Amino acid sequence: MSYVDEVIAQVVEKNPAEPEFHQAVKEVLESLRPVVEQNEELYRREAILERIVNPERQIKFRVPWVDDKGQVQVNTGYRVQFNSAIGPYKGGLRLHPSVNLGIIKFLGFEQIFKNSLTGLPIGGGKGGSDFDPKGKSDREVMAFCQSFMTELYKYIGADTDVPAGDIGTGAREIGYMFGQYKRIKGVYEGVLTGKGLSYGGSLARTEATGYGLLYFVAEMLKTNGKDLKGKTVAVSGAGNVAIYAIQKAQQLGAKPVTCSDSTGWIYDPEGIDVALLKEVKEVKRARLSEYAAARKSAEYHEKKDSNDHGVWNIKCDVALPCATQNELNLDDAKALVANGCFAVAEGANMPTTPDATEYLQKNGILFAPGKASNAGGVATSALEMSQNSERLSWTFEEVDGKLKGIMENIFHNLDDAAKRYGHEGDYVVGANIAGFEKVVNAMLAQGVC
Ligand code: NDP
Ligand code: 2IT
Repeated sequence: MSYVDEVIAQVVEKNPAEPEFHQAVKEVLESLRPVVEQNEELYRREAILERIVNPERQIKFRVPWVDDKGQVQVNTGYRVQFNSAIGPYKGGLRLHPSVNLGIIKFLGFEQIFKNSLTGLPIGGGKGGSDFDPKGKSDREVMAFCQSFMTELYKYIGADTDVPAGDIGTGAREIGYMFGQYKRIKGVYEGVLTGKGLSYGGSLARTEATGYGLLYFVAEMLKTNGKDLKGKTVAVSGAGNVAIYAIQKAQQLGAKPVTCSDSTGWIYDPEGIDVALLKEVKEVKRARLSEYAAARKSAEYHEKKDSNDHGVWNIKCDVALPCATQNELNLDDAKALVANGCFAVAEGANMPTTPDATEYLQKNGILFAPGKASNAGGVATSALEMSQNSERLSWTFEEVDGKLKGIMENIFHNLDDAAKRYGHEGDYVVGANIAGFEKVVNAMLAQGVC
């Protein structure tokens, strides 16, 4: 059995009931085959693959809090500190009822390579809880966040591990967590990113993942002789990533016509009204049906079941999945190809199933994997860390300009890596190899640790 296959088998055996983690490990290790074959003796002796698939540390803890009725609720908190070869652990906190250890491990594993691709000194980590902020009062969210941080603070710090937002964790949650960290530790430091602008946040961090996705897409299209002007874009999700992806797509001359949330989706052939979408999702925290109620051109479709990914049936040139993992399956991929879509770029983490990815690539679709195309969020988090360290704030234009440069660099690095190993145009292989190379060099230099 090859070294790659041996390690994949070990991961499946030793981490039962973690299908998303298996999926992420398989995708990465499969595409590293050419690199591993060239260095097999060294990697085996140094147990590089065994080390890279085993988190340095995983923390699981109880999060008790009191709801508005006086009832004590108990959630489970997680932080997986996956790999610190190139910098302090860095990665978001997901608050969603579907969170379990396997989900956090898949996200933490992906984060190692994503963070490496940014070219900035950040290691890989991820955390979160099965707490659902939806339908909770601000006081309940604060009670949860304070309890969560009362345990998490022991393991994080500006030079050790710097969490941030992800699904369900936005500016409100980061604010409550930062306040609690400061109160317990008595230290004012950049321990979280995605902070509010009045207490150490960076301009453009809110926009960064969505904007970065579009900067990446623009560069990928340009290299392939295409552009975004006048193109129809299908987007899923209606959260942080989706909203700013839609906004930047419009600024670049494209027309995004869809978005979705966990209960339904919108088709707006005249183009999504971003101001209205922000009002519904960011201010009112309401359902997308309210968007349709306020806009004549929009159709609202109730989601039939969890497999109903209606947005991918809308005719588009470019598709941007920006909601959650495995939200674009083989049937969706077939519908996109049949409708003439020519590029798919992942704003979410692992939104495309492996068979859908394969189908898209085999049919000549330009496919951008999330660990490259959504890296703008964490890259800008690293820029927030830099600003906190030097106790200065940069202008929006400065941060946005750096973000654009970082995304263009990421594209060319993975394009080059794919070419070096004879996989021209396969950006999945390119991203995994380019992300892996830097981490492995650092691991080898640091000895057995
Ligand atoms: P948000 O919580 O802001 O938005 C998530 C959106 O996706 C919401 O519209 C939500 O619907 C929808 N959604 C979430 N889970 C499901 C589900 N199980 N089924 C259907 N719809 C769902 O999160 P973000 O926009 O921050 O994150 C979206 C994706 O992007 C995630 O995969 C995340 O890991 C990834 N990502 C985020 C980054 C960031 O900086 N925030 C950086 C890089 C990647 P509803 O409104 O009903 O909750
Ligand atoms: O998946 C991701 O890259 C994020 N949720 C952002 C992480 C960060 O530290 O900004």
